[in-house]
Amino acid sequence: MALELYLDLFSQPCRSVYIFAKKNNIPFEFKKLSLLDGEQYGEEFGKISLIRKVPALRDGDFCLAESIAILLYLAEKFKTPDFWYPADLRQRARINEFLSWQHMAIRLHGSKMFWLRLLIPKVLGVDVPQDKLDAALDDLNGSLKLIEEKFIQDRPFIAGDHMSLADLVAIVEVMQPVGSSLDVFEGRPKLSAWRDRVQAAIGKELFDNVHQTILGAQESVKLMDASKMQFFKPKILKLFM
Ligand SMILES: N[C@@H](CCC(=O)N[C@@H](CS)C(=O)NCC(=O)O)C(=O)O
Repeated sequence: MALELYLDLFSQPCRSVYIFAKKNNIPFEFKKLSLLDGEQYGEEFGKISLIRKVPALRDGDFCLAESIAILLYLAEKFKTPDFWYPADLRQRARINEFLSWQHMAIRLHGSKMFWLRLLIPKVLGVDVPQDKLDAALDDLNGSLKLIEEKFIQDRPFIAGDHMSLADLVAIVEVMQPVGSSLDVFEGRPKLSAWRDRVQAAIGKELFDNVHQTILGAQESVKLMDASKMQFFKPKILKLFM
C-alpha cells in the first residue's frame, strides 16, 4: 500500500508536507480532505487521526499526525538531502528553534488574520470589530519582525546558506494571511527577498500550484454556502471572539 497523506491545501502545514514530499520525489497517495466541508470530523478520518486535524499520514499500519513529526518521519525514512535538516549540531538547533517557536507565533497570528478577515465574516455573517483586527495585526507584525530580525538576520535562509525545513514551514505560514489579501511583504524588503529565495529553491511552478487554493480563497469563500459551515461557529466563538 502506498504511503498516504491526508491533506487540504487550504492548510499551511499541509502545504509544507506536500511541497516536501513533491520536492523529494517521495511516492504518496494524495488523500484530499476538505476542512471547510467538515470531513475531518468523519468516521473514516477518525481511524487515521483522533486529533482530527490535517496533515495526517498513513504508512501501512502506522498513522502519524502533526506536520513537524510527519516532515521528520519522511526526511528520515526517505533519507532526504542533508540541507533539509542538517546533521550539523548548530544548524539543526537553529531549525529546531524555529520549528518550536512557530506554532504559537507566526502560525497562530497568521491563521488568526485569515480567520478574522475571511472565514469569520462568512460563517457569522458579520464583520469582525476593528479593535480585534488591529490587535491581531499587531501580533502578526510582531511575529514577522522576529522572522526578519531574529530568524533570517543577514543570512539567505534561516539556518544559513541553504533552504531547510525551517524556511519551508515559515513560508507556508507567512503566506496564509496573504490569502485574505493582506500583503505582508509590503514595506518588508528583507522578508520579500527571503520569500523570493525560498520560492526559487522550491521551484516557482510547485510554489504557485500549492498556493493556488489559498491565494484564490477570497473568491472561493465568497461562493461557499455559509449554512454548511455553521459547524465552525462554536469553535470561532471559543477561539476568536
Ligand atoms: N500542530 C498541527 C496543526 C494542524 C492543524 O491545526 N490543522 C488544521 C488546518 S491548518 C486543521 O486540520 N483543522 C481542523 C479543525 O480544527 O477542525 C500540525 O502542525 O500539523
